[in-house]
Amino acid sequence: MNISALAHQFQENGYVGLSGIFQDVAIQSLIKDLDHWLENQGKLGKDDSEYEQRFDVRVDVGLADKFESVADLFSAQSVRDLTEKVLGHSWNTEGPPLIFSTPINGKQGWHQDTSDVDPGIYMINRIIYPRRVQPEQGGLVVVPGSHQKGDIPKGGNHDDIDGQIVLFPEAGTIVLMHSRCWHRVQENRVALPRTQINWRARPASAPPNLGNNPVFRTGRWDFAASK
Ligand SMILES: O=C(O)CCC(=O)C(=O)O
Repeated sequence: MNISALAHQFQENGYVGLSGIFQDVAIQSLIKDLDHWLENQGKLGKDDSEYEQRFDVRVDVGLADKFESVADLFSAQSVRDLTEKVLGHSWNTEGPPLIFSTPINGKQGWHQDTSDVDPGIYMINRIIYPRRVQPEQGGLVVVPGSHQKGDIPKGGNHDDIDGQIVLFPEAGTIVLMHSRCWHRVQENRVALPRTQINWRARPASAPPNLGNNPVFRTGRWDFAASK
């Protein structure tokens, strides 16, 4: 694995995927933790229908900070090396590791996770997909290079954008994605929840809580103020 080449892909495209680095037993342990969470539905916060309706988003979010499986996976040397190569020597995790579980009919409209246009003020999503994302569960749609193209253009929450590509990560893939990369999640059309773990990170020079202010094609949101 060539960490420099992967980091270069990230800088060019705004995302990069890496497969085959985790032991199967570690991924099975994550699946067990996630299945337990799904049975007990420990989702965070209450549904916010204004947010969901305006941006055509429906996803259940939970805390994964007590999962030993998650701490193990993110402490893998290759994950740490790639994170450092992308963010620079001095970086911090951003918030706790989170579970994102997209139920049947769930989805996420086009957005950028942070709103600042300063190239130094961003974070990265570090997303581990424990199971292969099946086409009927909805792909992750990204526009390569869009993290350098400013704010996402206004338009429909799920309308196509020129240059978009759809990713269906394999089981055990980790995707690093720049918070300014334009992306959306297609609708999950089947009963099997589409579940992933995201432990964000940021350069130490960027302030925390940047994720409170995402930018959608249909407007902006402030999670701190719920508006
Ligand atoms: O679920 C995915 O594939 C990625 C979702 C994402 O990046 C996000 O929640 O902003």
